[in-house]
Amino acid sequence: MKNVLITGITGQDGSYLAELLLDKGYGVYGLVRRKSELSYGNAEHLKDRVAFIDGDMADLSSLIRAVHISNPDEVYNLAAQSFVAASWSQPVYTAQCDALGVVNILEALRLSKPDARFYQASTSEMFGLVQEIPQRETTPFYPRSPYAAAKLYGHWITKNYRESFGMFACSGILFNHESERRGKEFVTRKISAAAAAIKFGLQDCVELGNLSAKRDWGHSVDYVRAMYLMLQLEKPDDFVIASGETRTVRDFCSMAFKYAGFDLAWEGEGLNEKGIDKLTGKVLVRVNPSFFRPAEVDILLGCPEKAERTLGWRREISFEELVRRMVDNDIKELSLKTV
Ligand code: NAP
Ligand code: G4F
Repeated sequence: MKNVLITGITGQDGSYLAELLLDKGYGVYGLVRRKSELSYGNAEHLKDRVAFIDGDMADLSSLIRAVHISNPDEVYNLAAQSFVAASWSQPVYTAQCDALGVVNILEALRLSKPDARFYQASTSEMFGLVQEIPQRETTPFYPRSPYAAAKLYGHWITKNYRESFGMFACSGILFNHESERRGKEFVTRKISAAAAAIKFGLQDCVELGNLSAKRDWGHSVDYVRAMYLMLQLEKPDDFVIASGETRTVRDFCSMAFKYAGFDLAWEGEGLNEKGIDKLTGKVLVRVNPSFFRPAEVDILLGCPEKAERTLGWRREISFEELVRRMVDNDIKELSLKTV
C-alpha cells in the first residue's frame, strides 16, 4: 500500500483528492492546522478513514514531523491562503504560507524522504496580466496580486528542486475550479448561495464587484484527477489544467439564477449595472465597488492540450453541469434548514 500526505486536506480540492486516493487504496494522511475549535472542514466525513496530523505550512518543524509520521510515497501540497482578495490585506502571511510554505515542505522532503513524489498547486493567477490568449505552459507569467506573486515563488522553487536535486516534483497550473464544496467568499459559490437564498425569500439581492472579469471554470473533481495523473508519469513535468472555455462573472450569474428559476435581464453600465428579474422587475444583482480589487485579472483562458496528450486527461463536467450542481446543492442545503 502506498502512503500519501495531503496538505490542505480540509479544503475543496484536498477533500476530493483524499476521496480519490482512498478509493485507489492509498493510506491517506492529511495535514490540519490548529484552530480554537477542532474541525476537519470538507474532510469531516473522512475522519474515520484519514490519519490527520497537526501542522502549519509556516512551521518547518511541523512539516518534518508530518513527513516522518506519514512516510509518504506521494505528497500533494494544496495548503494555501487561497483567496486572492485577502492577499492584499494579508500579504506577508500569504507569502509565508504560499511561498515559504512550499520551500518548507520541499526541505522537509529533501532531508528525510527525497524520493517521494511531489505535487505543487500552482495557479493560472500567475498569468495575471495575460501575455497571450489562450495561456499555455510556455506563456510568460505576470502576477497581479500578492497571492499570485507568492504562488510564482512556489512554482519556481518546485522546478528548482526538480532540477537541483533530481526530485520528482511537478506543478499543476490549474485554472479556476469550483464545486459544491467551494468556500462561500469565492464568486461562484457566493452567486449560487445567493440565488438559492433569494429563491427561498431569505435574501433580496447579491452585491458583486467586476461582472466583466472572465474565468476558465471547471469542476474540482475533474481537476484533482489531473493532479494524481501527474504523479504517475515516468518523468516529472508541469501542466496547464483548464476547460478551454472562458465566461464572464455576469454569464455565471445568468446561468445560476436560471437554475434557481429566475430569468435575468442586464441593464445599465459600470457601477449602475443591474441584473433584473424579468418576471417581477426586482433587482437581484447589483455592483458594489468594495468588491473591486486593487489590480484585476481581466481574462483567463487555458489551453489543456499538453495535459490531454501526455496525461490522457479530459474534463468530464461541463460548465453548465458545474453551475447546475452548485445551485442544486445550495437549494438542497437551504430546504433542509427551512424544513
Ligand atoms: P481552499 O478550499 O481554500 O483550501 C485551502 C486549504 O489550505 C485548507 O485546507 C486550509 O485549511 C489549508 N491551509 C491554509 N493555510 C494553511 C496553513 N498555514 N497551514 C496549513 N494548512 C493551511 O483551496 P482549494 O480551492 O482547495 O485550492 C487548493 C490549492 O490549489 C490551493 O493551494 C490554491 O491556492 C490552489 N489553486 C486553487 C484553484 C481553484 O480554482 N480552486 C486554482 C489554482 C490553484 P483550513 O481548512 O484550516 O482553512
Ligand atoms: O472567485 P474569485 O475570488 O477567484 P479568483 O480570484 O479567480 O481566484 C481563484 O482562482 C485562482 C485560479 O485562477 C486560484 F488560484 C485562487 O486560489 C482562487 O481559487 O474571483 C473570480 C473573479 C475575479 O475577477 C473577481 O474580481 O470574480 C470577480 N468578482 C466579482 N465580484 C468577485 C466578486 N470575486 C469575489 N470573490 N467576490 C465578488 O463579489
